[in-house]
Amino acid sequence: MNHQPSASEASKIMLTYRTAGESHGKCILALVEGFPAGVAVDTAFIDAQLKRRQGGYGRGGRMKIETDAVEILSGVRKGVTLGSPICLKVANRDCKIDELPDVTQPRPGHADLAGAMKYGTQDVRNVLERASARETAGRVAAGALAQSLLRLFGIEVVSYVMEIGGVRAEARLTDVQAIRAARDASQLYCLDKAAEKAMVVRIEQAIKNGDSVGGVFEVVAFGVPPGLGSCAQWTERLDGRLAQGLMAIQAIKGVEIGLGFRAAGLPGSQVHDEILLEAGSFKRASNNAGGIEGGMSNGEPIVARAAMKPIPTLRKPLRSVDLKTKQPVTAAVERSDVCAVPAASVVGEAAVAFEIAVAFLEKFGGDSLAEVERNCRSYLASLKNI
Ligand code: EPS
Repeated sequence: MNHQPSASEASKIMLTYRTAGESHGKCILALVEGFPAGVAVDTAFIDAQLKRRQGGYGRGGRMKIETDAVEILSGVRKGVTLGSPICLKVANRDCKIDELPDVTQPRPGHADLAGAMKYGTQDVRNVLERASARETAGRVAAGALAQSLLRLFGIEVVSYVMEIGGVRAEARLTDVQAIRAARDASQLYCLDKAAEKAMVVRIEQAIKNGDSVGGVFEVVAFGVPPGLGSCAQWTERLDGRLAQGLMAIQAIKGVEIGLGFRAAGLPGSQVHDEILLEAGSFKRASNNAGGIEGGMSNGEPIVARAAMKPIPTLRKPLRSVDLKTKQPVTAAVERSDVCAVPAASVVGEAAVAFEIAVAFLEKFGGDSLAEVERNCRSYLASLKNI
């Protein structure tokens, strides 16, 4: 049964965003609502994140056409947010959607066939235009805007690639600046130089074989105060919300928090993070929980990982059926990427940042930055009494 929100529920001021736009339409838009007034928007940072989303070894021809940059259409004056809806636009250079040919040979693994059945069409162009990961440019813009707010409170969200085509990275750094420096020096956004070399070889093999590869990225949020999210209602649990944000990224098939699936096979004594008191503050001996217990942040870094399947468009295509002729065919070969795990890691960073900003404003919310700061400061001071 559909839940009809009451007027007061519908008007509840919470941070949200939605996107619009097709891959070869005019633009991708993100509409951010519930963002407080008084936050200086770091447009250069949004553009830098959009550029990183376009990068990473293994990307296809489209990224040579586009130079993604944000245009702020509303909600900002003189570089500072007004408290009104913020509309972010990323223009498409390749924007001749009406002139593009029909596609009738659905690709296994893509939205093509499920979407054709859902929307009642034999032309999967009508589906793939919106299903395309081009839409994630909007998510990255919204997530980077959220980061402008989080940074003012010492919350830093950073992501990097952990695995590509079965090659795993080992190096893990604990300092956010060191992570960013190592990641930004890597063409695969990976912290482990040796693994990166082997990953490049896997991607080259896939290019040669007309194949594609997937992988895993990790997102860490440092400086998140305890108590974001809630144990009171399942919809409010922070881990559930982060999981949805990550799982809803195109091609993501698995999400883990902290030890994740590995925790299932270990005894409790090796999983749970012992509680210590250091200089009057609670600390943990380890962070296997990935910074979340009972659906709430516990003050430790939040650690989430997502697994991306290989890109469905293959130059050596798999078997399919033509939707018009009903004859067996090989799947359509659209221009595509061979590996987009580095790009997905940028989207993952944005998705986690946005969900943390939502939970942050839920707890400390106010109409202006000054109000949020007051609320946050008084809560943090109150923790000393626990
Ligand atoms: C993408 C844009 C797309 C693809 C890719 C991601 O551009 P085009 O379809 O014009 O080549 O490169 O999309 C997919 C992998 C997909 O399956 O749709 C982007 O901007 O990220």
